[in-house]
Amino acid sequence: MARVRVEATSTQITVEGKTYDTDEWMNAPSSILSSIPRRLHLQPDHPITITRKLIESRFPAPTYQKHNTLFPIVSVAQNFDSLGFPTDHVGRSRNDTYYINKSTVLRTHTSAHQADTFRANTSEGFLISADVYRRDAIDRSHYPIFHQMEGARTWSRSAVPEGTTLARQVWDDLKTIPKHDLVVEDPNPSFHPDRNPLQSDRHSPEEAEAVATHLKRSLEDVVVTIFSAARAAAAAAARGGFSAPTSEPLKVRWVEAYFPFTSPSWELEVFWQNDWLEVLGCGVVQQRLLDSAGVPDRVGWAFGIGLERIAMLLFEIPDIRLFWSRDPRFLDQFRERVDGKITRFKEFSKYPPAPRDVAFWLPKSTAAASTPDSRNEPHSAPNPAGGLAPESASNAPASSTTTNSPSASVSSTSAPPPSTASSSTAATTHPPFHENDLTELVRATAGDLAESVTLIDAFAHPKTGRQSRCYRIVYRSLERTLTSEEVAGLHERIGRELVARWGVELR
Ligand code: FA5
Ligand code: MG
Repeated sequence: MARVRVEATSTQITVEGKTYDTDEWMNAPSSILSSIPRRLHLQPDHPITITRKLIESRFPAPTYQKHNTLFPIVSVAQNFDSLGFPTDHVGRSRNDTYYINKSTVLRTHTSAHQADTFRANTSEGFLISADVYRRDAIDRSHYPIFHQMEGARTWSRSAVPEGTTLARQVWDDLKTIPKHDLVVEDPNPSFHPDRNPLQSDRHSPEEAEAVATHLKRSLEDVVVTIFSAARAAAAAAARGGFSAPTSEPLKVRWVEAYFPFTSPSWELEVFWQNDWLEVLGCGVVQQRLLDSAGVPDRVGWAFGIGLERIAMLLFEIPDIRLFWSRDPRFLDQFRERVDGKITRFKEFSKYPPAPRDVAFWLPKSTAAASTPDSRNEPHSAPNPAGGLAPESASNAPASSTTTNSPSASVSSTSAPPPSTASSSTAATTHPPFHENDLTELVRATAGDLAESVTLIDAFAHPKTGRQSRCYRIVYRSLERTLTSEEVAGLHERIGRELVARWGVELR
């Protein structure tokens, strides 16, 4: 068992010997804080560790320097400001991010360390692997704590030898990346004037093209490595009679993306379980970030990869919750091997799911703020109010319910402690309901027994305009069969809390 050392007083918390003042922005539950010491990416023989090492092997020292123990509690300046997130960006909302206090968060991505690492300027490239935290949906590929690897590679303009150019040097370095014969869909031009612009005041088209190609080839090499390992494991499993080998060809594609700290930007998607699964985001580093990190003469790329997503592909792990299992039937299946070979995960048992619906009317006053969002992608959604990079209407988010006023944000997004007042008298004092509040309530109540939470119905009453929501919560243990009494108990508690906290009326 990891030793849990989270002590909370009413105004302070201490995590692994570091003490922080809390304030009304604090929304990090103890279940999340107490998981900080687990650091799955450093646990020997854990699939996240094996995945990390396999990816690291494609980015060798001394060009790439590794940082694997950076502390997860960071400043808002590190997590957002240093990267050029506008002050009203949706990713800063307390609906999406765990705050300790107004200026301190649990990092939501490893990019929080980009500026500091560029500033240290101790290597041409780096890899940062770490645990990251987000208030997010519940399903088989999303979890509130996951692991990312940040990678970056830059070239110094002033170090380009006479007689050559930066672009030519990058093309030269590209030769050290092994060639592959994977067919990758990449239908978009490397940069697009409005959707995915070249930083034309700082980079020539040749430079951006060379950097982008180096970036994409480096990441395609990772995907090829992962899939060769996965294929070999599947073949070995088939020889052992466990399962049929995977015969489906690997399908991979690049799609244009948006991040405030890269331009142009892309995401890489892999076809998995009948759908496109996004595994990473990347792009050409915004020059103003390198300027403020004190290395204005450097030019390069950065990426952020989801380690769980890669590990799920690699080992064929069907559910992201399994990574947190302490069950030896899970943990004993994984071994770090020097030859990089992996063994496919064998599902030890599949226990039955228990789906239960919860339907309710929202209190009238909160109906507008609780319109279901489209899927959260807090780190890529451009800001319609105008971020630091130009944006197109085509990839602007549908709406943002957040505000940059702290007092307004607190009152509109906080999940207060359970109310003791009855729902009828307290209706006017309830905060607006947000989908991530339900997600968090389900996690707090059912923990890892909750497999997914899905909105299955939303409508407004034709006469009263009152908003209705129906969510399906699927309960399932990865380790045993749940009893119907147990499920009913959890589900009832969730219904009661919904009424007490958000003043909804169960239907
Ligand atoms: C980012 O976090 C950017 N910082 C990535 C980046 C780095 C872009 C450097 C440019 C340069 P995004 O929010 O898309 O982007 O997350 C990156 C990856 O993390 C995703 O592609 C996905 O693989 C993984 N990921 C995101 N949310 C979750 C989640 N809730 N559970 C598991 N994996 C997730
Ligand atoms: Mg993304």
